[in-house]
Amino acid sequence: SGRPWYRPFDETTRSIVYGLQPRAIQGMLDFDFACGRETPSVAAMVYPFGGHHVQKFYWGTKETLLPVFTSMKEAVAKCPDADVVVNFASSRSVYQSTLEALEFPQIKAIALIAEGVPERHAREILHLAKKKEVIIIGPATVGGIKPGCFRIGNTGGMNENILSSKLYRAGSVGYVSKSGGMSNELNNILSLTTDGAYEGIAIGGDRYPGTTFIDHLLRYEADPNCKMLVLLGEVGGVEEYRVIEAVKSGQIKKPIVAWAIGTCAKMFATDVQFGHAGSMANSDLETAEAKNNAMRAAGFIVPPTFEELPQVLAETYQKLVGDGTIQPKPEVPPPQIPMDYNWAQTLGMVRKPAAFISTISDERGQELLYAGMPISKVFEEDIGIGGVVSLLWFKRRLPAYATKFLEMVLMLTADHGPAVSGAMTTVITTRAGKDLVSSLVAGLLTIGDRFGGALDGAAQEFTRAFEAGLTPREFVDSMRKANKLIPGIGHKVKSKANPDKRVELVKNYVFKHFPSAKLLEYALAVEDVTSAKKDTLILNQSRFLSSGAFTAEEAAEYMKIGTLNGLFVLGRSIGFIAHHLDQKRLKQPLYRHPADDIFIQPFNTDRILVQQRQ
Ligand code: Q5B
Repeated sequence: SGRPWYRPFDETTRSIVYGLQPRAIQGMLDFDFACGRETPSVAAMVYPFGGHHVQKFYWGTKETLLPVFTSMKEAVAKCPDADVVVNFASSRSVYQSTLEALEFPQIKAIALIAEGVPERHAREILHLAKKKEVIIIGPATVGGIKPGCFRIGNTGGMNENILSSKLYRAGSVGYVSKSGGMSNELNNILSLTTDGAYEGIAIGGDRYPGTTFIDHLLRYEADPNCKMLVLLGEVGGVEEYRVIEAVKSGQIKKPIVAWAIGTCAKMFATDVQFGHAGSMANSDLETAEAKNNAMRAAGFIVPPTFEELPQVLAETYQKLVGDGTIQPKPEVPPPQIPMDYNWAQTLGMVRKPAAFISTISDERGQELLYAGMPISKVFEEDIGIGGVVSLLWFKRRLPAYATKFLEMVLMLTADHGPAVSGAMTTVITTRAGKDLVSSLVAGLLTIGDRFGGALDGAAQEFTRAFEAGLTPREFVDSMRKANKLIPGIGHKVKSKANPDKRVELVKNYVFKHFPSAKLLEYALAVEDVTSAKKDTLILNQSRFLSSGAFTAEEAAEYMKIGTLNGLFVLGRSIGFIAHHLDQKRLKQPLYRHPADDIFIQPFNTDRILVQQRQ
């Protein structure tokens, strides 16, 4: 990479992310954008499942594509400029994937995010990485950050945090800590008390971190751009003592501010295990208090309490400014990191008109709602399919007589044998080898003015005539004059002498239960007129919208938008599906209609040929 050993990350660092972590990657790319990087710090992802593909991310306000490879080998070969691996593999697969990454000399640093990595695995990784001179950060860490250059995964928190802690540009302070949360705290404190972080690494909370405080502090010591060191240690382990040795031996000469967290442990009567696996004192030496005392004695700048840490940081920084070690640079405002629309919406910062409006159901909450009624209530109150249709079609609960009527219609229209247009079409489609949906919709497409789809038209015409005060005779004559068939009148096979039992059942129900049956009475009077002409010109349906459950305006609207035909479509779908299943079960072959059943007009071939020659 051409970078000096002490500076593994700079503004050209490129990484390979192991695992599908779109949020973390977007965070890294947003950070890059805020830093003014020219190329994204993530070159590719590795994910062994699902095959090669690309994933889309934002680069500022624009979008960019990142490749997903199925093996580290391929990712490394395709991205020769990537020398860092951010490994999001779980504790189960982190060992294997890290060993794989270590096979490639191109990789110089690996961050292991997983928690709960078996200590044996961590030590083996550490051993191998040392041999290969690869920096391991973690396990059990958020990673680290090089302000203005490179961010490992989610380090530094949300974009607002990155901006407010000024991590989009380099400061002068190199720090090490164990935890990502405390790193965030430090980023904030440093931005308020100094010119900010130069680099920060969270080594992770396990007992065997890949690299420890001393490894990174020695890098900072060697890096001329890092002017001041901070060590945020904690109770447990002896890593702070290795830094003490380095300070004592003169290996570390830069001013070092330090604090070991966990001084409150002495307030407990028994030993305390803090949040990290390694944060427990196994001897007096490992207590936070002992470490703070030892660091103070070795010449570290250790505040009397953690609360006073900002003050000593500010004093140390000011001293370095005073003696010319640090020359504060003028602040440049960072580019605005565009906020994700969803987040901005959650914060109530943006609004946009919805492309769709829906007023009947809602599945966003804990429970599915039908017109506001929770699905559990639908069953508690046993509202039946009629109740569900009333909620979803009419957006309210209709009275019981109306919901029962709806159910009756669905049951009565469910099927009328295989010979009717729709069923026959379904059967033929099924026998042509088509699937259920194709066969069903083929049948449904026959529903219209002549077959099954006359309900709304009938309701409209009868209501219009009734409200205009036309006598049944005047109505029939007016329709004849207009050359229009009366919708809802007539049947192919049923007649006065062979009445449609379905219509009989519906009529009886309406007269018994509907508060108003005036329109039905009117329709029956029309039937008297038409059937006098021809026996088959009978009423083939009932009048639902005039039952009294709807206002006149509602009824007019429902007729206009096809609600009543919907009842036939819904009911008859049961039958069409049944015919499809029946034919499939019977393994019926392709149907071809017998030619002798079709009259084909003979052509005058000679005449056509003569016309062609002319
Ligand atoms: N004439 C249903 O026709 C049918 C007249 C009429 C005044 C009328 C016809 C019609 C309106 C639409 C309608 C629903 C096509 C039907 C259904 C579901 C089904 C089906 C099943 C199931 C029947 C003979 C003479 C002619 C015509 C006159 C006929 N209809 N006059 N108003 N409505 N109705 N559809 O039998 O003077 O001789 O020229 O379109 O309501 O689809 O089971 O099969 O559940 O699946 O072929 O029940 O009525 O009668 O055309 O020979 O007419 O009566 O003008 O007069 P037909 P045609 P003229 S239920």
